[in-house]
Amino acid sequence: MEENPIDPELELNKILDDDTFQHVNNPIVGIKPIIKKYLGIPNHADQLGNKFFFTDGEAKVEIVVVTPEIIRVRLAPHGVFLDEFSYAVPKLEQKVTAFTLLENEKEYRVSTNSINCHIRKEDFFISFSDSKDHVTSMDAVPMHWEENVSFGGYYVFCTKTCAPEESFFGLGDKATELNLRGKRFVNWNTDAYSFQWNQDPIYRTIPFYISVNEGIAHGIFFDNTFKSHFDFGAEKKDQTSFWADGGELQYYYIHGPHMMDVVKNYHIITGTHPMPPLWAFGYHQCRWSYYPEAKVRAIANTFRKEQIPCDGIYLDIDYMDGYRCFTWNKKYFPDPKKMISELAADGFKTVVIIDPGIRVDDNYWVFKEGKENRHFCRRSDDYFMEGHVWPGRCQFPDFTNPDVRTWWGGLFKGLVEMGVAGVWNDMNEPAVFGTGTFPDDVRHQYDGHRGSHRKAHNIYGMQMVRATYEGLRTIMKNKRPFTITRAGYSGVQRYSSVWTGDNVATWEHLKLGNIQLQRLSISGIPFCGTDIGGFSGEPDGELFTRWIQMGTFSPFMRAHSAGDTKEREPWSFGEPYTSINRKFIELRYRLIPYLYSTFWEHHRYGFPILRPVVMQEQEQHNNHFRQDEFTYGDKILICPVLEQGQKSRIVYLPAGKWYNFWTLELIDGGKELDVLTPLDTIPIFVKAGSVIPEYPVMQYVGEKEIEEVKLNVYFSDYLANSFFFEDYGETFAYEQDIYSEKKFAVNGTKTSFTIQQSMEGLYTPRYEIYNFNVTGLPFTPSKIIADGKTITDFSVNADKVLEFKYSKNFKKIVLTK
Ligand code: MIG
Repeated sequence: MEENPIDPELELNKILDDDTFQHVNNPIVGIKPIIKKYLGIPNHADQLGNKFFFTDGEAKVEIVVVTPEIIRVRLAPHGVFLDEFSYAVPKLEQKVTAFTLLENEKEYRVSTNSINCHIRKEDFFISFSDSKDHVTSMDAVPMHWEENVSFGGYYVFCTKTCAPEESFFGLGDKATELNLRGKRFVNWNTDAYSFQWNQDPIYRTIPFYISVNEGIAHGIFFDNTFKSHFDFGAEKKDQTSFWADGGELQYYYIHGPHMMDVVKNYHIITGTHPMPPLWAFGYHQCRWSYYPEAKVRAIANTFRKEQIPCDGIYLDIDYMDGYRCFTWNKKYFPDPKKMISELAADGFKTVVIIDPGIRVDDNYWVFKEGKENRHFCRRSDDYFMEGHVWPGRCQFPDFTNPDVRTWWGGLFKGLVEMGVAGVWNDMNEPAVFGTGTFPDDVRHQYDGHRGSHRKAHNIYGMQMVRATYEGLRTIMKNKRPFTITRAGYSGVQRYSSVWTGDNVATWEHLKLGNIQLQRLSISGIPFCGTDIGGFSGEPDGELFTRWIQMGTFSPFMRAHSAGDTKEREPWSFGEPYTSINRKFIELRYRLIPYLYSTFWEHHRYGFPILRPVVMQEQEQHNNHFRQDEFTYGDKILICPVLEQGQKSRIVYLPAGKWYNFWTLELIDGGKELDVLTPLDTIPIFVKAGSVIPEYPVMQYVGEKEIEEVKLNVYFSDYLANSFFFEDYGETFAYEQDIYSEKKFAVNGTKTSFTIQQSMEGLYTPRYEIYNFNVTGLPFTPSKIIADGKTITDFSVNADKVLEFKYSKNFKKIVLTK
């Protein structure tokens, strides 16, 4: 490895700067290393505002009341806690005023109105219970630690009981069954090309799980960026453990009682996804790689010629000059600005890939800037961290340094000026050819809380995409950036969408992708998708079409494929596949206002987009093992077809009334049914009482002015609410309340049906008319009265759907027999 000279003057500044760094507390080094030390007996309690401290004489435990449903637990083996710092939880706001500390013979008890945290005097066991004294989480042994002789600090452990019927969900992108019970996992972000079922670890670290036991859910978020481990009753049937190779034992207990509450509460501490630009909800076409320019244009033109809607087109690594980030290959792309603007005129947004590795090349401006400003990661002995990736020998920015993030963010100026609309961050686990990733001894600034790669590895990708997102946001002024990342840590949803990485074109991967997207959704990552069709390998027309069908209901919809495979666009397999693919992509576009409204609910309230069946009916234990069906938002239930040649399949419908989306038949849920699955449909059901807004099909978002919005109204004989969110779709004006949030409330009887609308927000869409399509009316109306006026112009079509039009500003419409 070449030695990199260091400017002595600069180095001096760094040393002086040292005072500004935070230092971790060094353990008091005894003569013998500490081997598995457990908390002793708590003999003391102190309170400081919303913080409570308990000690066994040496070790200290801190209990922080965060909200009425969230309590944080921390352990300091020698009584000194680390500085408050977390990339996942940017600001720990105290959102509770009412809490108490109680002491009796048996325990100390910290209580909010919703939960209690018990610290048992006999053995320092920590447990949690709800306001009805139902115990939800309990230590099986006291928190413990073991000295790490090679690196300093401790391995830290927490072991809780695991009840006989307890189920576990979450942990991000794990490639396994939805229910994690009986399994063990490790978190160490890994470039997992063609990963297999049960391969672990893969790309992301989301150390957050949800437990459901006796019908009650709670979550544990173990906020530790070191390599972390989870065991859900694998080693010992009756124990659930989590531990890490360093850092602090710090976790949040997050109460339910519903899984949805846990997810919402998790988002309160880690944040939600900002509103993406509306076009990002369209269809995206990607490939490794589309080049030269003529190829990109040919693909774009074919979409328009075939009349298959598409909004995003991607440039993979070959657009660059020798894979140097922020450069262009002038042979393939002689005038990128012209190409991008012409694509834009035809409705295509160009997204470009940017990797972290910067080629060591003194004639390359990015490398020169990074070198001059000391932005690249270094090894323990001050050598630069160098490794091989696509550009050849590379150095890597330390994205955990705020100055580096600012610099990196600024590098996108040129791309944005050329018209690039989005950025795709890949290889940010970080991936290095041959060795896999950086060696452990690489140093990171870690926002002033320095550490080695052991501490920064799992956070590296998230900080890269954060730098990317924040840079784009500054450069694009008030426009919403679009970003997509492969690696991430909890909180990455504040900066980016994700895709599940290098999957394979097999039916097994279609199944796995369906589970992974549900899992990511309930792990705090709402905007996620798979490589439709499978990245490596060759799908046939049937598999590709089934994948497009599932992708229609993935929060993020993108087809992608590796360079050594056959071309894979929606028309690549001929008929009948092309027409079916078109029909589903069109359906995607029709439902954009519904998806967008659902996304708003995520952004504002922390609801996920995809919701597994267990989230609807967690009380039923057999639902803990259902992993095919999910709802898309809370109104539409989807069950993708996941087997080759499948003619029909069993679908479970949660309790309630549902309409078959295709036949409009009304069905009672709470049971399994056998549903026909010809190639051109998948099982889709709409909850009775839903109002689903629909836009006209367009070839790309914003192609045409919207003249009217179709409201698909599904009759119910009970009160049901739906939401419809709209805004400009591309700025942050929604942060100033420039949006329109409409609430629909419907209710019906055998002889009447009422639709009411209320509105909030300062945005007014330009269309004037709603086109009502009412399904399932148990009567033929003789009269429709809208805000006191009689509507005479209505009709009932062949599907018995009642159609009429009325003003978008209506307040109340009553249909009577
Ligand atoms: O070493 O940029 O997961 O989506 O097409 C492979 C080329 C690097 C891996 C990504 C994939 C992308 C590919 N990349």
